[in-house]
Amino acid sequence: MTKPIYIINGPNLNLLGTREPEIYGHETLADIEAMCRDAAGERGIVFSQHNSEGAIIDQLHKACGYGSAVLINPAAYTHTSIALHDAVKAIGIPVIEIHLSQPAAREDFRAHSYVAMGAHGTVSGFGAQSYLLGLQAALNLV
Ligand code: CA2
Repeated sequence: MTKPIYIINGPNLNLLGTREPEIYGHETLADIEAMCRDAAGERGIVFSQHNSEGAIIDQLHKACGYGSAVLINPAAYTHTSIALHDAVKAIGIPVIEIHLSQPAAREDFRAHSYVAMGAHGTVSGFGAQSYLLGLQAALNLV
């Protein structure tokens, strides 16, 4: 049985397309989901968004049993969460970190990622295209 790719989105990403389009683009999260669903084809995706850290970790644990790889945009938890770092390292399937913007080119507090240390790779700075590039990488890995 082919397992789907889990695409996990962190806090505030439900607001995409409504504010700060100059940073995050005009696409809504629903637009991004539709683009990814299309691109994943028969492999399929499980797409979710969570505003709390624990809910993201629960979803990573589910991906461990039911998914073949994970794309994760951890949003602000990227820069703060050792718990996410531990979960990403623990699950034993490839994890690709995604960002719409290029955090390294923004405020200093965005320069460090706790998630990158456990991830297979990172795609950032390409807006909604970051998800498609990351998905292509994940499909090539699995
Ligand atoms: O560039 C990214 O994808 C980020 O993960 C987005 C996070 C930010 O904390 C990271 O440093 C980089 C912020 C997500 C907040 O999303 C919003 C969307 C619309 C309006 C306001 C916030």
